[in-house]
Amino acid sequence: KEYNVAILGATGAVGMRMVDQLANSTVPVKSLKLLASAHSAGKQMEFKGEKITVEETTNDSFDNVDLVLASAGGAASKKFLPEAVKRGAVCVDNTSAFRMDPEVPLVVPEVNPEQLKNHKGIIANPNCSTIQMVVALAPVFKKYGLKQVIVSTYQAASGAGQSALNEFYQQAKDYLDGKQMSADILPTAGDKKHYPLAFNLLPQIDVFEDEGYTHEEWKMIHETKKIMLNDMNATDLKVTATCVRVPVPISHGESVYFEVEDKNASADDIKKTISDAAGVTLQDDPDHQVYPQPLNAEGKRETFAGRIRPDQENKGCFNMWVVADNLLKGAAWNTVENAERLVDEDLVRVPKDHYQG
Ligand code: A2P
Ligand code: 11C
Repeated sequence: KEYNVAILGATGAVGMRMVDQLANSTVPVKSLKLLASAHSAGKQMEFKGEKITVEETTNDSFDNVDLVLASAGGAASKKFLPEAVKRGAVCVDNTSAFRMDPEVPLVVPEVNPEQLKNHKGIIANPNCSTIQMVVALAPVFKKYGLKQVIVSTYQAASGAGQSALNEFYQQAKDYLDGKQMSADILPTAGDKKHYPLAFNLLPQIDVFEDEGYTHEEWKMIHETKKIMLNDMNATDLKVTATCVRVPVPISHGESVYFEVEDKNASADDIKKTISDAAGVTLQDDPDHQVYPQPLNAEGKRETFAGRIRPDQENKGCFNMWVVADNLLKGAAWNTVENAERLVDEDLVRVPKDHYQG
């Protein structure tokens, strides 16, 4: 069986990588449509050596499509994905549009793959910073239980899209050339003021919400709870987050402090559990200065964990450092990996009681 596939947002930082990840996946592709806005229509991109012309997205773009991979922003997903489902396409959505909808499974294949069979046409990918954290924490949760997570993120510029990444490179160049840096996008296009990221740190990702938390922090808290509490039957889990944009182009870092239920678990137990788990590689050898770094994670599909050490004053509590390519495991690869699972389990079909919006 082969599938007609469409990538919505194919020209973006994530979309371009979806094309590449799909080409290097087990998904049997009969045809591929590359969709974007009118701005990129006519542009040519390559898939498995074949040139494909990018098309402007309309509702009719999804006629005869079996599988949609989407990363064109929440507004485009809200507008087009219910139309695609109506036309019989199963959609794996990388945006935040449907993540918290109870009818939409929020899936990381290494963590809660069984949720895929509950789909009604749309499957959501969590936010990049949530994905890498739950990949590292899920095996620990399964073995030792999890009571609390306190995370501080060090997030790459590319998380805000290709134009934010370009803005960051220009700022770095201008700074080194002794010119004034300009900022029009970061910390977020959705807010009034903009600040340079180059040679700086911005403790704001997305807009501010209740009680001084940003929307990125809200996502990390609530997406983690949706996955751990609903899908993995945790009885109670406390999560809090501080999200910071750092002057790194690709790969997010996270300092994760967590408390397990089993007070007898040691740091060696946690390391062994993580090194045995799928999708996560342990890089933890302080004697030889081995630990995860964004430059080494870039271009890799897996999540890297290291610096695992016990809190010396609180039994059952640990510190850990987690790094992953935000555009691959945090986005394009998680989407394509979900698509591979849908194909393997013969789930590329829209049920009768499909998602209506
Ligand atoms: P375009 O290149 O035509 O602007 P990024 O996350 O890197 O900013 O990329 C966003 C992606 O989403 C791009 O491919 C962009 O296309 C696409 N996009 C943005 N808005 C729309 C829309 N309304 N309809 C279809 N594609 C869109
Ligand atoms: C960032 N994590 O780094 C965001 C990007 O909800 O999919 C991903 C936004 C999302 O800015």
